[in-house]
Amino acid sequence: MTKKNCLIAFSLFAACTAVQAQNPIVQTAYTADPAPMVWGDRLYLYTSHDEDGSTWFTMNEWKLYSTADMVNWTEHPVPLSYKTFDWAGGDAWAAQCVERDGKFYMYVPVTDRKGNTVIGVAVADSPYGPFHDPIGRPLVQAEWGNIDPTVLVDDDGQAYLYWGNPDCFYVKLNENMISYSGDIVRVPMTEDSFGKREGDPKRATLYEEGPWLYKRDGLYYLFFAAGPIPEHLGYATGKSPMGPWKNGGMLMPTAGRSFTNHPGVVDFKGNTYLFYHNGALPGGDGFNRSVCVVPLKFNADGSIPPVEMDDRGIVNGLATLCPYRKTEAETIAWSEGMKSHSNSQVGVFVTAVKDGAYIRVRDVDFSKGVSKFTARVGTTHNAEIRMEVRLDGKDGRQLASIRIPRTGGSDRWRLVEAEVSDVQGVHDVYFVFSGKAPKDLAYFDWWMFSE
Ligand code: FUB
Repeated sequence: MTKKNCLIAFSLFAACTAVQAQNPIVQTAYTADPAPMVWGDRLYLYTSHDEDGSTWFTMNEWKLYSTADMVNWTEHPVPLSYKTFDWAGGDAWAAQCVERDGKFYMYVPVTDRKGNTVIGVAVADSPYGPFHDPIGRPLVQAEWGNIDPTVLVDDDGQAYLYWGNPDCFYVKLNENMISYSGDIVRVPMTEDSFGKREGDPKRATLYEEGPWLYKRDGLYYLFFAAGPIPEHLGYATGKSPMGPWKNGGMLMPTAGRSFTNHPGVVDFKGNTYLFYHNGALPGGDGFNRSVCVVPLKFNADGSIPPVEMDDRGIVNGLATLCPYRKTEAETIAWSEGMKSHSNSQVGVFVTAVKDGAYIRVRDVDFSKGVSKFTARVGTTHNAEIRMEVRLDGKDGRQLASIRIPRTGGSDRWRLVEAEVSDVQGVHDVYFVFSGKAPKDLAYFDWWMFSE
């Protein structure tokens, strides 16, 4: 198939595919506080991580996902834990990673061993980490409420760090990105900048937390989580990264079973996206949150039409996925009944936790045909556990049905193969697990097709 024919097939396929949920974009764990970063041709999404079944902000580490197409998301090993900071006692809350001169800096709020909220910085040579603490102490240790750092490196090279709840602060970072110069500035909390809040002497404006700095066409944006609780999202604009800020009004109304929200805005492949979180996964609530994404549009004057939370997410992917090289099982457009884990043998892998669990991978381009399917799998059960490979639906055409070999543990794996034929064009691929077992039917590391 020529590239042009393939593009036509892909467009037809995209038009014919029924719109299915794509939000939340991670279903294998609870994620919150999205912090997108574009580097090269991928979008990296750093998130905080609500431990399953949390009844408070029980958060010990940050997670990392990436995508090339905005519909298939790959989970990567945990890039950073609060334990990396010798002086930290916990609370791995809303972080942001930025790149400068080939180094990656993660700005994180944590609670120190004395119980103060402080901001740390960690550095790595790759977006995947490993991140380490270059200064051995907090970067910012000011008044109370040092949470939710956001950083913008402006076009002139000056970097700005904003953060804070209930007030918003900023400071100018030095070129080394791990120190700052000048005083910490408290942003004037005025009605003109952030809108008026009634009845709370500590908070005169709608600003609550979760600032996110962004620049577009010479205009600076300060997105933020706005109160009172349950939060909505708001934004303010300014002609300088130091303000003054002018309230832009409602960005995203309160919805979605979480009393917090958190904006993350980024440009990727010609589009702008707003990441946020809610409690939309099964079991979800204010302490078991999930990251979602919607496209963001701008008016000619730079203002932003409000956007609603939307479980459709990104409907059309930006690229197809090549099936002729290994794809990690944790590359997922949508899944149900799957959880992600990692170990030292294989890194991140996924487990089917119930009969009928499945993974959907979108927009797989089979233009070179197929002859064989290979996957790395295992189970601890003697019972018959199967993985079916299907096209375009969990009940769609079956390409293969593979009995998962009993390997005895997720540290022991086997390759399985099946002959497959007669597939052309662009399809969604489904991996559907079946069998009777008390828990954790099977584990799955990677898959590929041969031409
Ligand atoms: O995730 C913990 C805290 O909840 C964040 O730091 C806030 O922005 C809110 O999302």
